[in-house]
Amino acid sequence: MHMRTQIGIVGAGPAGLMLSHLLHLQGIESIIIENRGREYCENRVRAGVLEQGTADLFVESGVGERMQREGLIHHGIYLRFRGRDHHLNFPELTGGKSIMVYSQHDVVKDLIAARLKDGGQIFFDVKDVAVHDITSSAPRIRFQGGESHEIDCDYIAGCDGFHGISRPSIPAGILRVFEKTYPFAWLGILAQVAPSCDELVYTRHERGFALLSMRSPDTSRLYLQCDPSEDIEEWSDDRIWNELRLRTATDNGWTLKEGRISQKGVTAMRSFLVEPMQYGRLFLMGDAAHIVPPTGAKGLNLAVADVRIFAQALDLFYKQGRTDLLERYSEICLRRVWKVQRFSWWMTSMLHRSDEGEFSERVHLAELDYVTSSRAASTSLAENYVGLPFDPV
Ligand code: RFL
Ligand code: PHB
Repeated sequence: MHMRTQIGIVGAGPAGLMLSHLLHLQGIESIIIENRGREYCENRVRAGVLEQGTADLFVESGVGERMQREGLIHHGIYLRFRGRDHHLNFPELTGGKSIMVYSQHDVVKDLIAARLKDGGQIFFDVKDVAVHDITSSAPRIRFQGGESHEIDCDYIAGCDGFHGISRPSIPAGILRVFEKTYPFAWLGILAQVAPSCDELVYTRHERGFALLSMRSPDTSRLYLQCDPSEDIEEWSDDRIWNELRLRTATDNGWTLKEGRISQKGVTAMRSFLVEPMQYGRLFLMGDAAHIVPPTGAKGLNLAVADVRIFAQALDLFYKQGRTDLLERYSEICLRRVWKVQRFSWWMTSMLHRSDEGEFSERVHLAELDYVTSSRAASTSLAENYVGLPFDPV
């Protein structure tokens, strides 16, 4: 079966779906190809924090209705160390900005519903996805979905995550890879219990990092620093609650609310990016181009930031025939990507326990002390956490 579209999109994660939605609003056609089923995509538990600018874009582009009803606006976070809480008030530090706690799978659900309602085409559950002729003016996507399909496109957006086929389709030697792995991972759980705190709590403890987050007024999302090779079977519910209790203990009588654990998993931590983020007519965005460790809550937001630039560049191309912004796509995105890499790496190093010894331990505690006692340092953390402003393009 032969088809044609303006933009072929590989991957129906937040990047691919948001791109297709923004392009539709600009009158540009796209088709999304996804190798998993719709239900799987709509239930994959991942991110939970949206920067102010990401949440605003959902509202402005008409997909923020449920988020505004069910999402939780947070005006800050707590940094907990040496058994004490230190609150960072975001609106006060950033001139009124906040963050939105709303699940990534709800973002995906809302975007899929919006695309299908607007007549968008998404192929789910397809196999053998491949991109061809990416350096020609007529790149193509091929896949199997009942029968063989081929889509002729003007451009292809590789939005297929870290393990997708887009990035590996670029010949060896073109991309420069930057990578850092960490000697720890996160054990994450979803628990059917009300959050123990009104806002997120990032804890540094001598037994390791812990994070108290949430999904709704009756669902908590909690994380523990663990070993990358950790066997999840070794972690009974009791062991998890016990470890969370130890790491998050305070000296002010606060207690951790415990409940039924409905999901457990271990996530590796890495910093990764490629330069450039484009080759020929294939443009990489989101996790396909870069990964940040989750400590700064940035992955989804960075994916949306890339998409915003690509959609703007395509608008100029189709309305005015200009290719200058498309040519600068990588350069513009990478300025933000590197700053977000820096922030995510810095939050990760400051909050996790490593084997670097006592000196490094004390420096990280001093850093936390500084961040929570200096207005300049708190402002820097807050400005990054709520999302850096966008450079004019
Ligand atoms: P995704 O979400 O991985 O979507 C890629 C899509 O492509 C599909 N795909 C293919 N489709 C067709 N053909 C192929 N060959 C394909 N291969 C893959 C996949 O099935 C999928 O549907 O990438 P995208 O859109 O770039 O979005 C990135 C975000 O998902 C990611 O950065 C965040 O989840 C990271 N992240 C967080 N980000 C935040 O902004 N705030 C957070 O609080 C936050 N917490 C997290 C996180 C990621 C985590 N994990 C599990 C990695 C917490 C965790 C635990
Ligand atoms: C989450 O709620 O999943 C979450 C929150 C903040 C992070 C990472 C993950 O930094």
